[in-house]
Amino acid sequence: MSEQSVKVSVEVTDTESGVRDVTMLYTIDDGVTWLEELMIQNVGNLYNVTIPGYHYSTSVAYKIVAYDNAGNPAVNDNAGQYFVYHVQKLSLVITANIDFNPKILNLRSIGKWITAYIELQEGYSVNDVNVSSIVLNSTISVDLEASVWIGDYDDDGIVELMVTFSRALIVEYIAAKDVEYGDVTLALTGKLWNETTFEGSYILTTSAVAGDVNCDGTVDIYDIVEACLSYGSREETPNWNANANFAPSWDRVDIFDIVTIVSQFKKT
Ligand SMILES: [Ca+2]
Ligand SMILES: [Ca+2]
Ligand SMILES: [Ca+2]
Repeated sequence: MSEQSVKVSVEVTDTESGVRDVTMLYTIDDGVTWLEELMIQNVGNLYNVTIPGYHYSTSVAYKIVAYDNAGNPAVNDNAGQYFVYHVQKLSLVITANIDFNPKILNLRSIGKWITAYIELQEGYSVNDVNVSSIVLNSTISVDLEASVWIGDYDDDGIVELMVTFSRALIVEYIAAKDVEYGDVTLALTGKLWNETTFEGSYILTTSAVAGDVNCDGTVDIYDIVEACLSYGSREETPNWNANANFAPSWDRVDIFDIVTIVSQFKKT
């Protein structure tokens, strides 16, 4: 990927006899040998040449020699320092498909984690991901204390990586944006061990209304129904729903959460 050619343009003028030709001389071995390329006149006084691509970290130095129609040479070698560039490693960015669990977030409720599911574009494997490089919105890192899993959990034939973020940090980040109710786009980026970057985003529906379990902006019978579906659950049991956890004890959904939701009935 580093072998990208480089285009150089210069403006050459000669007020007396006019420009005859412009040549670029360049070296990739510190001036031991110089290669020549005739520059092509583009528009007006602009002359172009393309230097072929060289391998990563190659140092290319060049100077430009122009002759006027009277045969007088003019050299621009940057006052003897030449013009130098180094061939850079191009960083490759690939696409990741991101899913979240839970898919909605009530900013007033309490829970420990939000799980992100990461699928990489075809041709790349989540086994190559450097998990500690993953960040949400450039600020929230993966909780490395929590487990990391790899598997095809949605059965679509593409293996995904599951990582965990602190729910409180995500709530804090979104609350700082003054969101009352609405969609927040979270950008997820990370790197493979070979430095390839992947990026993707997820739109999380949020609510800042206490008691709004389903995050639709109001507290009504549907929120009570939702909360009842997770009644008695604790963090990590299959029917646990942190979005229904509005009251102590903070590790379970119980009657105190239901009472809190009911007390907020019809609030928006
Ligand atoms: Ca999958
Ligand atoms: Ca609701
Ligand atoms: Ca509770």
